[in-house]
Amino acid sequence: MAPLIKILQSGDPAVERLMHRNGPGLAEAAAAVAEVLAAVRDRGDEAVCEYTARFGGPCLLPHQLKVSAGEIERAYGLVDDEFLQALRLALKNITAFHQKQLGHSWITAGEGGAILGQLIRPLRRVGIYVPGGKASYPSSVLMNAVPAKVAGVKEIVMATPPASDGTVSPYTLVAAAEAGVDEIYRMGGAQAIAALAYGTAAVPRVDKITGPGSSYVTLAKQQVFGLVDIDMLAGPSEVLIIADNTADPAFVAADLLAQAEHDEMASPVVLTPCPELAQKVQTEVAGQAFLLPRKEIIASSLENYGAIIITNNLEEAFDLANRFAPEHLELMVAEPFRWLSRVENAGAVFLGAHSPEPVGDYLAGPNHILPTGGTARFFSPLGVEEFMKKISLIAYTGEALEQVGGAVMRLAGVEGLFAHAGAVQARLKKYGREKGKG
Ligand code: HSO
Ligand code: ZN
Repeated sequence: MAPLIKILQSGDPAVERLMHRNGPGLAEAAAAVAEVLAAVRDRGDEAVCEYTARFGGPCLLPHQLKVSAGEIERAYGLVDDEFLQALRLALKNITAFHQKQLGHSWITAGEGGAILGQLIRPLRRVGIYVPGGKASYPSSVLMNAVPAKVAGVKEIVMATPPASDGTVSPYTLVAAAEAGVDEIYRMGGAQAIAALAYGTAAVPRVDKITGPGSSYVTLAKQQVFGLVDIDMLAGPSEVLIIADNTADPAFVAADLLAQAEHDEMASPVVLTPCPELAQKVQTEVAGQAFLLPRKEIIASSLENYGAIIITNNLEEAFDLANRFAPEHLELMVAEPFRWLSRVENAGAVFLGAHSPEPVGDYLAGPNHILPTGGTARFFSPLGVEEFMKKISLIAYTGEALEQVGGAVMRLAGVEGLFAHAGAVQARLKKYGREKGKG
């Protein structure tokens, strides 16, 4: 199949179809996922191992789920120095960026000597999910683990599916060790999410599960939400590029292909008011794709979810982009910063010709775990705040309570909760007596 990206006009009904790209297949798999979750909840590690083998993975025994310290040590011997240096550069940049996100506890004085405040505390134990199997994503290890580490999470547990021989990529293991992951379990899919959420004999349960995965993983996260927290419901990766006549068609095409090679469902889209650019990008895409090893995947992605959309002007392009709410938004226009005020919905924005999306995937510093499928309307990138929670503080004085006691009792009365009113009244009586004496 020759990799081809279609050109559409902005009014075309096919553009609307691209807008509604969320979660194909999710509903059908929900029942299968529920079954896996119940099995792991009831039968623990035995079910984790059983489902791992059933879905094409290795036959593991429960005590083999956890990756040993010796294995991690051996992994260091299997990776090259150039990788390690690149990884450490990424770790440094990602840590520095996320340190800027750290929030602080605060305390403030209210009326009548009352004290109000908010404590911020890290979650105690979190589970990070990193896709694996045939592929290896050390970058996703860093993007999950660094914000947790910066937040002060004490125990970071990683789950990643093993290859069919039971091994985990040494690149993934080294990334985990460098990022300070405390425990690694070779398990993937819904059974991994179940083990993290319910806990088993081999895998103690966590407070929150983060990270992208297959649609089974995503559904499983959705189903365990409430028992544990989750970050977001992530789907296939997307890029939306807004380009004008100053954009280099070779760059635009290269960035579309970088997205398309992720998987058949990835969504690579360009919005441009410039028909000549559209033609040139189309030609470039075909030429560049031809040389790429993943050109089959690319061809499917382009055909299913790819398009170059010609808009009436740049304003219309930004309106469409906000409706699309892309995971990645690239602005390859003259003076991109001038257009930033128009951006309402996007996971991450890449400005100008020299900010290709892959620099953000690996080491610019911001997180690459981003909302997809239009959920950038309400989800944010994974960050430090996701690994922390807030605790409110209230310390009233007798004087402060006296000032508002009547209001509290009136509101309690309306709700028919007279013991609530009584709790206030008991203090006010005593405070009044003591004040009278003094
Ligand atoms: N673009 C992906 C992240 C990634 N790319 C990992 C390469 N490795 C989702 O933001
Ligand atoms: Zn990527």
